[in-house]
Amino acid sequence: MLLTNLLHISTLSLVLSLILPTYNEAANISNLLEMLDGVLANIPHEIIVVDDNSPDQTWKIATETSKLRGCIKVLRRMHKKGLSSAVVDGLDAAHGTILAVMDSDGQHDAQLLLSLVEHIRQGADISIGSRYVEGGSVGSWVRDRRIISRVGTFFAKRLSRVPVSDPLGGFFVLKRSVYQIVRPTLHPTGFKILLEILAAVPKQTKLTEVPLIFRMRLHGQSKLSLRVHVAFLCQIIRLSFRSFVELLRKSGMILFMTLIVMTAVWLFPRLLSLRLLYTDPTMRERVQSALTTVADREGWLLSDIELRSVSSDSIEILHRDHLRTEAPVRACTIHLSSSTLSCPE
Ligand SMILES: Nc1nc2c(ncn2[C@@H]2O[C@H](COP(=O)(O)OP(=O)(O)O)[C@@H](O)[C@H]2O)c(=O)[nH]1
Ligand SMILES: [Mg+2]
Repeated sequence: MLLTNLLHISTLSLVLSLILPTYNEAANISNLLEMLDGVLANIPHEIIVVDDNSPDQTWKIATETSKLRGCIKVLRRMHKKGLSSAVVDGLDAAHGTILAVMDSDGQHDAQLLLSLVEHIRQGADISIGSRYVEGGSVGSWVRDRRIISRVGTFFAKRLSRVPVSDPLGGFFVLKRSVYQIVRPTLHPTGFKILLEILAAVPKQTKLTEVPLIFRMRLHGQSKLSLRVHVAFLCQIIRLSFRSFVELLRKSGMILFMTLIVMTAVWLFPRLLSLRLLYTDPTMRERVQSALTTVADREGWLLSDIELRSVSSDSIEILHRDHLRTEAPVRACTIHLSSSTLSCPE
């Protein structure tokens, strides 16, 4: 049934895959699926419920609903592996051209999904429900959670590769093509998969935000725990380290390229002025013999002579006394035909 449904919708260009992570949402999931039935009536879609074998059997309720509605698929994972990993497993299993993620506890307004999808249709790469743009809010959160969220958001914004107000939200829609780009670098631990995505997207990614008012939970409990906060802290440290290494790599590359260009600029005129030495073997012999003759006559060491340029009838040299005394460096010309030396004072 699901397969026929997908085959049908895959003939259309816009197919939405909505991922619903669930853990102990038995009291919420039926309402949500029913509401989504109405909201998504005009959009070809599939819904993927990813449940971590909830003790309250959320997976069972979702499976029963899926038997009535072919576009629902249930991924039941036998161990609790966390929210981000549930989202990534759902996104990996999705067939849609547009991918969406939302909470399953009713705290995200399902109607907003239409605005987010519309933004993608209008050309956005990612569109997110934001609590921190005008019109959005965190609802009735207690003061401590507000503060933690604000502090976390402050740091997370600095790790996003595109400007964003609310990188820690859980309600977002993105193009499959964007997901494919970021997928290899995703490290799905903890709760904050959106941050992981935003820290990996190309800089030119077009992101839009739609105001989201975070609703009260009507049933069940939040799974936000100390463990989740610690995972978030580790995520921030890991992503900061990654962007630091990237910066080092980039600045290292720039330094390396600058050195190469400077060396080339310094070397090129020298190679040009000595090119006869490399291209003409007879010239090499003439230069060698003239240098030896002059050095013997003047009592110079060959190692104290620096070749500056070679032409067909003369060579320009610098002579530096090997004793490194106060004697100045002299620029001289050796005439090849007569092996004579002239050094203007
Ligand atoms: N599959 C799965 N879903 C989870 C897990 N933890 C939380 N969720 C779901 O993720 C969504 C957000 O979790 P919630 O506890 O409401 O977080 P809060 O809204 O930040 O308080 C809800 O739909 C949860 O059921 C998990 O470990 N596995
Ligand atoms: Mg919630």
